[in-house]
Amino acid sequence: MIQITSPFWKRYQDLVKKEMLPYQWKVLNDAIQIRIEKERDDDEIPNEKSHAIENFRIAAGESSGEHYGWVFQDSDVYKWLEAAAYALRRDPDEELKKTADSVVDLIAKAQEPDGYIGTYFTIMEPDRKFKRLSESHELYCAGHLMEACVAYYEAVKSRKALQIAEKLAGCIDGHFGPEEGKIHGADGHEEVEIGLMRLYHLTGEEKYEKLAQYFLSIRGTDPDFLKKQNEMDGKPPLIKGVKSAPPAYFQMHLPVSKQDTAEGHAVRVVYLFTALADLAASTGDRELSDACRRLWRNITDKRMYITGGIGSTVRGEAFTLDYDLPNDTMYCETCASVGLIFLARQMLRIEPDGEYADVMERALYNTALAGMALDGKHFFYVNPLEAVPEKSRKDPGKSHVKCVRPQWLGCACCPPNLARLLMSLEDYIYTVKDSVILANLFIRSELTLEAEGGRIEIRQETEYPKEGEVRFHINNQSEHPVTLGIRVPGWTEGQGVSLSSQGDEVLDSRREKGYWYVQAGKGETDVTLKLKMEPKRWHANPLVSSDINKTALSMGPFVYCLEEADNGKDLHCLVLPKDAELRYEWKEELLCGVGTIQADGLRLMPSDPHGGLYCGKETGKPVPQKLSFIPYYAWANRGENEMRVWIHET
Ligand code: FUB
Ligand code: ZN
Repeated sequence: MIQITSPFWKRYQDLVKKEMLPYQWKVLNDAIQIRIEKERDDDEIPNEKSHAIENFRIAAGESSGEHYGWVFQDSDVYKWLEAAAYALRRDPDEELKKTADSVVDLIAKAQEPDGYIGTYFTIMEPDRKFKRLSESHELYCAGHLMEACVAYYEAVKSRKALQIAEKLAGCIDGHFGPEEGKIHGADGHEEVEIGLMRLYHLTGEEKYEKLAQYFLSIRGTDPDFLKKQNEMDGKPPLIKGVKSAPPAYFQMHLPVSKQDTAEGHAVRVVYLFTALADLAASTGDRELSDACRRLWRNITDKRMYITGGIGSTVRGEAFTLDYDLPNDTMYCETCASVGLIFLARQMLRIEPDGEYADVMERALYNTALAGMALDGKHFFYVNPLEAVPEKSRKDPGKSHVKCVRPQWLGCACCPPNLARLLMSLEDYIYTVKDSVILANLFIRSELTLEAEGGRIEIRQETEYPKEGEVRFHINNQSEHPVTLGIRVPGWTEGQGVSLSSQGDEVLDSRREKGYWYVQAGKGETDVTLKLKMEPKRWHANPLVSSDINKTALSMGPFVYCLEEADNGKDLHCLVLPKDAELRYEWKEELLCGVGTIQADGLRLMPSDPHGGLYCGKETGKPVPQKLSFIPYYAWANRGENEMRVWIHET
């Protein structure tokens, strides 16, 4: 059990509990007047209403009408339920439990006798179940339902929720597998593999692990599986935009263990490898863990933004190629960074390497947090590193780059995904394996572990991310010593870092792969980590054409950006001289309290007073300008305005 007491994260968790969950519940019930925006200009996007709960009512026979929304609309409800489950795990709440129970009842009623659930198919096309897996998202939704049911069972011991999930898994097992007569293929969107693994961890039933393993091993063995299925189906597509996507879009171009580069739809890639890493960690299979490592290397060395965003193009919401990281047309979907965090967590179960937690922290404090406004009721789907409102309005190639978070989105996958992540943040702070406890994230919290031989408590005291000192108070009441591995963040390279245990410096030799190890025998042990927090400049590999001669700033885990509200328009004209001092200043009243970075910079003014495009002289006349940077996650909370992360450096 772990309880977060960090003021920074408590604010977020309270926001999810008090604002996001009730707000999202109203949206799912169409009980609130809001503007639902399309995530990009695309006629196919349904954006009149959510209708998600109503779809279930119709499928359950409580109401009549047609299904509305994406074919995967059900997953919005499942993710909401999962987030509610974590909220209930944290604090009992009769009202919320009543609502969540009613959702479980409704889902149970919509579940068909053979265990099948999918409101679109139940209502609209019952004869088409599992016949169009490229677009149907049936197993994607199933995976989300399994995750929600497991979380809900764990939170309130709901047998009903668990039965729904088990019945559904049974139904899927009846349709998919190597046996003759079953479908020999996988869903176009991974997720069921994650859900099945969670069901396996909860119940210990090997059949669920086996089914997850089946989906992971069949994927990509026949790259044309989906195409052939579509031809057999012969009916109009369920999602036009996906119909002619190539196998790589679905990670079906190669068997999964042979995929060395991240290809296709970014969320799908990280969900796929989250499940694979889970399976690798659970079985100890070397081949699988090597595949996960290779994929991880490709993403984090060559295809990830400094903000922890992934997905370089809107076309297919996808990865493109190594070092292709455009800042103003990218996708960087919130869900993709949430998925990257899931993946990092599973990689840590494979092996202790601080790099995984570094990426987890990068994605969490930057892209994931940017996914929602400070009010908890507005959300980004796409997280640009450079945005100019006028360009987003007038350039059709940038319709997905929004400068203000919408109240809701036609495809609402991101808001509830963020809700479930933030509400379960407790699960990411530590990784426990036998007698080793890895402290991955620095979050003021209290952990109680019932270990073999007795209880272990760890109290983390820290003002992080505001300050860099972290004190661990370990109370080991067990008979055995425990080893605490404390992460030394990658961003401290070149900055001061020290660790002491019971007042004595811990030797450098106890550092390995990003963790600093201390032993805690029976009784109490106090360990203090000191990280020097100061503003830092970053430079990208010159192969990243978009970032050449530019710098990005950070302070602790936060990546910074310039915003028009503080610096005026035309942010691309601003320059940070190489020798400019970076001054950190905490502003309590700004954006719910943020640390700003101030610097003496320059603004390039046009040399031609008539505004002509080209001239033979210097490109612009530099005039002094004070620059003020804010943490990236907090941008777009002061109305529509320009923003940029990478800034010119001279
Ligand atoms: O396809 C289901 C979800 O919708 C994906 O994960 C997101 O990228 C969005 O396309
Ligand atoms: Zn999303």
